[in-house]
Amino acid sequence: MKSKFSRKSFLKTGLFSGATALLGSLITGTPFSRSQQHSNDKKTADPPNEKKPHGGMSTVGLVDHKRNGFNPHEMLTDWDTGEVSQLPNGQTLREYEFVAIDKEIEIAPGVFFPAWTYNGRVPGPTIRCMEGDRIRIHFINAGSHPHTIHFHGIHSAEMDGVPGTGPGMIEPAESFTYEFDAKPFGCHLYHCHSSPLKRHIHKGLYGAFIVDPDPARHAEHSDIARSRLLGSEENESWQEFLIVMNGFDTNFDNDNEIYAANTVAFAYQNEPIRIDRERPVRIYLINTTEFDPINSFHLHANFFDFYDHGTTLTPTREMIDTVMMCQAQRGILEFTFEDFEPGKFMFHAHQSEFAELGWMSFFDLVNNREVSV
Ligand SMILES: [Cu+2]
Repeated sequence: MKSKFSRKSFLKTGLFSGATALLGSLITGTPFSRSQQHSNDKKTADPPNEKKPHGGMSTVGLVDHKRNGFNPHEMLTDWDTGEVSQLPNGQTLREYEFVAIDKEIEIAPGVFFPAWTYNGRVPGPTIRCMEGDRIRIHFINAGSHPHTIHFHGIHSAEMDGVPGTGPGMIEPAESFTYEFDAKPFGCHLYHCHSSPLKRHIHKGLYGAFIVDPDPARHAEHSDIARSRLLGSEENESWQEFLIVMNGFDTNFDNDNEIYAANTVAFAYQNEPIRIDRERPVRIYLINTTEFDPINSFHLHANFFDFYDHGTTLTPTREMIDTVMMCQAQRGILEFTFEDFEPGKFMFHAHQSEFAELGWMSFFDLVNNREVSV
């Protein structure tokens, strides 16, 4: 039930002091303070732009992932399976704690964005579970505005996380526990549903909610289901990545100035994602871009199969190299580079403007079964 959380429980997590400190820095400091600019200058050891891939279309300098407290490379695979226990009926229970925190993040070198976050990161934690698991999310609003968590999936009205039903908006310093069974299987998302909606989402309150199929429920495609089930032997042969396509309106003109895959502009161009050419690739792709009605994903030199919303075990589209997505659309991409020579292969938004403003990436194809992200 909706309740006031105690400051003591907050201090235990250490998040309250962090949030307060960050809030303080937002009030007292300017996002583009001289010291931050200076510290970035020190890191501009990159080659001149003309030596960079794609004709200098990139940023100069590096984002301080440590300061952000999250790294786009780790986000590719940091599935959060929650705190696991069993309910009396034998059902798996996965518990999470989500805290809404106002936090300034660096989205491109020297470009700071006053984000609203779940647990201090954008996107928020990647929930990964199996179809039929019970999901329990203890939500604490330590932010400065009313927020919710709205899950895409099947659940009761009470748990929908929208104003006007159930607990509605969770006010600052309030908490609520969302609980439901994870279904249907697929590649889903969650996001804040407070109004104005596009502002609350675009500020950073979103994340992935991946529900793996339960092989026992899909006898006709149980091998495929097992290949998607995290922890199964079949799943281990796959290289799986989460990519959330997002954008940032840095000057509040209702238009995005920075675009990215997993928040940091050009993160996977400056440091390509290494993949083993012998193992198939599966991408959980989600579009959370606000202000622009669509975003897209284009893979160079290859084609992929696509599973719309991830809710089927056979492809809904085969042999495509570009997929277009409206806001909140998502899907699973599967492809292999098995017959390719090692090398760098681009992937990016096929809206050229988005690519030039940050949503441009590379896979680095290597001969190495031990490759890790
Ligand atoms: Cu919100």
